[in-house]
Amino acid sequence: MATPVRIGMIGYGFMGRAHTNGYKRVPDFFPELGHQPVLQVACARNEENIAKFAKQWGYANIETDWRKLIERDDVDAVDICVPNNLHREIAIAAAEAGKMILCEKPISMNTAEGEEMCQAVEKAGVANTVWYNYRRVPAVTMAKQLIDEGRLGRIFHYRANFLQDWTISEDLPQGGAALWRLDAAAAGSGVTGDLLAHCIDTAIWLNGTVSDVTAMTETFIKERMHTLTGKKQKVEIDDACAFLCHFSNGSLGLFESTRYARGHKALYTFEINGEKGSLKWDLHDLHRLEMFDYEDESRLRGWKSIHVTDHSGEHPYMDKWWVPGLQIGYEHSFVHHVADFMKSLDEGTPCGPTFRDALETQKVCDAVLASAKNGSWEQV
Ligand code: SOE
Repeated sequence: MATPVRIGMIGYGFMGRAHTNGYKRVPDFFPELGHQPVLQVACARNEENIAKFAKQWGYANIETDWRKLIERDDVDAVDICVPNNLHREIAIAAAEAGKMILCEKPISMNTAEGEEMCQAVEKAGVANTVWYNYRRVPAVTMAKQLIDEGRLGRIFHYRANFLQDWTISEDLPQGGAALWRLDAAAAGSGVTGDLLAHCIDTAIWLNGTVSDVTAMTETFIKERMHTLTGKKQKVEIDDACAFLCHFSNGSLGLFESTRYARGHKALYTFEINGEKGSLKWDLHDLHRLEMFDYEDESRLRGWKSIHVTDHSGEHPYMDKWWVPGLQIGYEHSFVHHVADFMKSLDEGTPCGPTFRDALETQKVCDAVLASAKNGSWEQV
């Protein structure tokens, strides 16, 4: 019988649902694991809302104060699914109480907070991970395997975009339940922490650390009504951000993110170019990995589109799902993350990205924001 990992979920928004779905699917699709999640307690300030969420998704208990959740003996792991400005305090308290922690991205509001969080989990020796989910889309995991096998050779370029269009209307308010991402006091930053952080996490994972950056940001809508105060307030987040960087391996990086690319909803794409080949990936077609392999016979050289759905065990995670050729989606990246976290408990190994790994992404975000402000190249 598997060891239960009793989850205490704090928050119940979009990510609360995505993570909970992950916990629910793992016992069915990864039954071989020696640790299995149990939906123990869900927590949020509004009792009616959290009771409804708990009933719908299957949590056994509710709390309305996160401190009470952390005090409970029947919670083994705390899942932090609340706005970024609350991550630090909850994570440190959870670590001090000896709980494992699964924290939503970005790890923190800034590097200083993230460093404190890393020290807390390291001192307590508790298992920890940050939900950069795109690493666990099978085609992205496969890109990592191919790069690590040396198939691209020396890397010259890495480029990534994350484009959305949902904040173009100036009537959209900032702050409060669904719109805290537009409020710098809750989010820390705009697209840099929300979207580029994903691109940076994947980039560091695939291509190693970033050494320095030069960036520009723009806030197109300067004032928005604040949902909590009812007043028009200055918008302090970045609506768009673009940056150039050097990676420590000598390659060059080019990143762009915006919420003002009319027509694009969540266009996360990356491409990596090496001496022996290139790879590219697009979230809107997430099961495909495009590859150009210069080692192919010269008359047959060209971009190939690999449908990462095979069951031979050669396509990551796919043997757990349906039959070859049938696709999975966005939500499965969270299922895979939960499965890998449980597996890491079986094996006593870290589950990346750990807090320390996610701090590296935070450092790049901070350098990007500093560069945009100062107009200078910034070391990471
Ligand atoms: C909204 O901008 C959002 O949901 C992000 O918060 C997520 O991290 C990203 O995966 C999709 O877009």
